[in-house]
Amino acid sequence: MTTNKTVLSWIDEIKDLVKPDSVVWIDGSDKQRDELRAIAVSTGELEKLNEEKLPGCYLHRTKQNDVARVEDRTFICSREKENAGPTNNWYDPKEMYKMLYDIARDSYKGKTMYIIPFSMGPIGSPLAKIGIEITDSIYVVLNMLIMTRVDLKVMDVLGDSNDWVRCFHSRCDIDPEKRYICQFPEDNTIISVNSGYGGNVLLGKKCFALRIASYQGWKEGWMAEHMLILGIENPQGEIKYVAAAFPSACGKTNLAMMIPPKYLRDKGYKVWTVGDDIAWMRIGKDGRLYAINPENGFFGVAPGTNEKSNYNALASTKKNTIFTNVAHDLSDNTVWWEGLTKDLPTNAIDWKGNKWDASKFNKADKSTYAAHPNSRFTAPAVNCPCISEEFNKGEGVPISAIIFGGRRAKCAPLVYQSKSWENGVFIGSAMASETTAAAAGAVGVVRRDPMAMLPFCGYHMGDYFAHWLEMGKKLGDKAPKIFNVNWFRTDDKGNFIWPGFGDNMRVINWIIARCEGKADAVETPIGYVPRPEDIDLTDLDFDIETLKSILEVDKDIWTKEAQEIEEHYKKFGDKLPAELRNQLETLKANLK
Ligand code: GTP
Ligand code: SPV
Ligand code: MN
Repeated sequence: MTTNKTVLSWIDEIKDLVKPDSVVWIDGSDKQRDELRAIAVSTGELEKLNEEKLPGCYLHRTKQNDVARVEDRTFICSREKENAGPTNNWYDPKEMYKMLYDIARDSYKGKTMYIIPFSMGPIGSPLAKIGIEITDSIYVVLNMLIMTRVDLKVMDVLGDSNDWVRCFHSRCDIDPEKRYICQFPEDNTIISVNSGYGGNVLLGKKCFALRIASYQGWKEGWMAEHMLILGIENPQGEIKYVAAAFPSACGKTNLAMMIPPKYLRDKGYKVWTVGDDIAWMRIGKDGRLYAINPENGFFGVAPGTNEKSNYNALASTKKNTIFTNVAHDLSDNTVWWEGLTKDLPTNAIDWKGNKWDASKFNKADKSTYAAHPNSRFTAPAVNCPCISEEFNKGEGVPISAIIFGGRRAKCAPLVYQSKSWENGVFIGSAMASETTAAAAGAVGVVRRDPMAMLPFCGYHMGDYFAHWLEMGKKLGDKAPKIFNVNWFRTDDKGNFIWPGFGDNMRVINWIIARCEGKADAVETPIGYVPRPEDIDLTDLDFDIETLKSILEVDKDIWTKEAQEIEEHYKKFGDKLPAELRNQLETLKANLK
């Protein structure tokens, strides 16, 4: 397959450790994929779904203790503890290697070792990077075939180079007490043991494309971000691209594939998806910031996805898709999750594998749900009706605006614009959001999640902020404008006030108009906020007074917010860039 000595010696090392019965290279062919699907069905690892309604689609259930990322068991094993920073778990790399090797020793006995050569980004693109994942799980292989570009050609592109990421996964006993997701940034190495769930084991995704890549980006002068990439085409046929960072399960996939309101579609507005989760961005020859989506598919949240909320995501799941921890509708051998249809299935198996009792369903009690709240679909990007023509091109798309956002019941207005790049970095660094089911632990707790990267930054977050500021200096007046959005303001009863989803296009249009210098705004202590009449409410049953209420910047709430940001900043000590400290002081002064 390859004569690259660094690759061959690493494979030998892992093989000697785990002692597989056999070794199989994954070549990316349909033939091999079909054989693996058949094996997984024969062992029960996958269930084949209705071939007429969902061709090439399969259902998988993970262990009940293994349904989300595990942030408390995720480590950045940099040589110096200081380099992991205050927001990451750290462990000494030498000791961690030893512990992980002890856990994984002999763990492939009686099993096959799969070797997956993959590219993050179009193969051969100057912005792409290469990885090799070793796994004992066919589920991982089949997901990687969707989420990354798997091809033996990758080994030709790599040649003799040592610039590739070592990704080693072993299911071991799926023992939550021995579960570790470890990144070794200085060694380009990832090791994941005792899990079989998505983000913990599809190592090209969060582990490589964010934790390792963010470190590489810092060293090499580019950025790896937890961002969707979206193209908005106006009636004149011009396309503007925006990138948006929201924490997990806060609306990236939805925004990336939204369908504009009818009156805008009638005018000729269109939306093109470049990416729904991760962006790699570099400064191009013309001095602007260019982004690629390093992934090849969508690992999307299933609950809440339906024809109306996200038609394009649902359409993406109609063939060659793997569903994880959703409900199995036995009436026609398809899948179901909360929010897919109004009618509840009467003959279904829940995500735990038990017969589901629809009569016991209680919206307020997640333990009665048929699908796990973090159940997911793994769908090929090519299936997406609005996939951008630029998706498979390696040069990337020029970014006009960067948008931060999160779930804030109160506080953050629907949208506001930063006063400068530095002010935008401040807004990103101070972002907070209510936690979701995407990670194990409590849900609905407000936490600071800078740039939506808290669980994904592979180095000291103070250095990360400094890197953002540095990129801004290099970009100068060609830097994207920075905004913040909040679709999640609630009323006294806890209902979302803003309709969201496709109607978010109304906000995106204001953002683009601001980038073009064509829209008005008022200056507030936190930044530029649209006047209510600046957001187009055509055809929407939403009164201007309500809009006014969610655009409001409440000085008392923001004074408290500024105090919390001050607390949050203490963590970073000397590593907090002085510019950000100044930004906080300016905010406090503005609020007086
Ligand atoms: P990850 O894949 O975990 O990174 O999540 P994501 O950021 O891609 O989130 P996604 O788009 O899958 O949305 C997560 C949840 O938020 C789903 O239940 C959506 O229905 C809901 N959601 C998305 N957009 C909106 C919105 O504009 N308004 C409201 N109220 N809910 C939304
Ligand atoms: C997220 O949690 O942000 C995801 C899902 O996109 S996972 O791949 O599990 O990280
Ligand atoms: Mn994500």
